[in-house]
Amino acid sequence: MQHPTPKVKSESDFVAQLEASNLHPLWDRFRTLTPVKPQAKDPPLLWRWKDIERFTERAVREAAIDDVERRALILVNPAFGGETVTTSNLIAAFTVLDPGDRARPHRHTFAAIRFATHAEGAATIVNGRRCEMHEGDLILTPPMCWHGHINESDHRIVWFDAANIPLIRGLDANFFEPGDPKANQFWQVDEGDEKLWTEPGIVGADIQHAPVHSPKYRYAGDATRRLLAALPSGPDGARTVRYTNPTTGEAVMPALDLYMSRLPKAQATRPKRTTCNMICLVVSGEGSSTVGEHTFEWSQHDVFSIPHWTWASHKAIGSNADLFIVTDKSAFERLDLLREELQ
Ligand code: GTQ
Ligand code: FE2
Repeated sequence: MQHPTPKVKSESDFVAQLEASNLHPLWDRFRTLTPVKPQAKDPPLLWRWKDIERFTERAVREAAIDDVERRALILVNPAFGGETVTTSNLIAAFTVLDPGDRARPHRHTFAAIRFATHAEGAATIVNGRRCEMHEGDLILTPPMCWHGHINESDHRIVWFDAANIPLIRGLDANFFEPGDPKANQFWQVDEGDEKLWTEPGIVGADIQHAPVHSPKYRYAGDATRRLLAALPSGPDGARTVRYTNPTTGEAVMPALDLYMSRLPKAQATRPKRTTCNMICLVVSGEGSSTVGEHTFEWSQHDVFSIPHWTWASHKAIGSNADLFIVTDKSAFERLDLLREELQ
């Protein structure tokens, strides 16, 4: 499928005169303006946990937490020409906090999440609710929710985080408000209203909430693992959980949409491609993925990207494997731009 060859060839001096008058002729550039299908800038990429882990020690020594907003190592694909982007619209990072470290409160219009990989003893405070971080827990920090992080354990903490910063930058819709680093009352909270949203299938009939994003901020790893074990396989061969807003059953946030897939061992999933972008964190197990023309072998806490409209198939080796998947799918759904194909 290609654009037809244009029948009109304009005189180049005419084009130059148009350009000098702040006008462009559509007819000599519509192939670039309206490509026949999406073309991701980035090839898929794998970041190995062992290659990231070796920088955590130096990050802690060189970036004192009181001097930096966040101590995060962001995963970058060089195909974006030096831009801080993991794949279109999304970034992923690992955040490092030493015992006693506090990442000061702030809020912003981009959406972000944390997923606890080595975070036992850390807590994220979101809008006055203390969210503990146990293995496999997901914590949302939805747009314009105040959030800060604290390590109250006796060991170094590292967690995976992701955000839609490149999308919001592309729209030039970033607002960022720093909080007061000395406001002690920010940290002195308990779970607060988080307990209104912990019981599956029931919600307070008279509880008011803004439905734009999930009113539940903490999704326990235990619950996700229980549901994964009970689910039947989907059409691609994996069992997949979608994290949802308990009041709507839809994505947790309008422009960040999260999943966990359990891959059966030794059985590749059917290749799938979608117009949305994905970042996969290997939560457990080992396996390999073929994404476009690349095949990666991965193990626990490695991260890889699936750029939009790129075929992807995954296979666990030895035993099951769990992938936590960050996507911009809900943004594509809202714009009616989601297309998906399964081979
Ligand atoms: O922890 O609040 O990786 O605001 C990027 C932006 C983490 C955070 C990131 C953020 C955060
Ligand atoms: Fe933040």
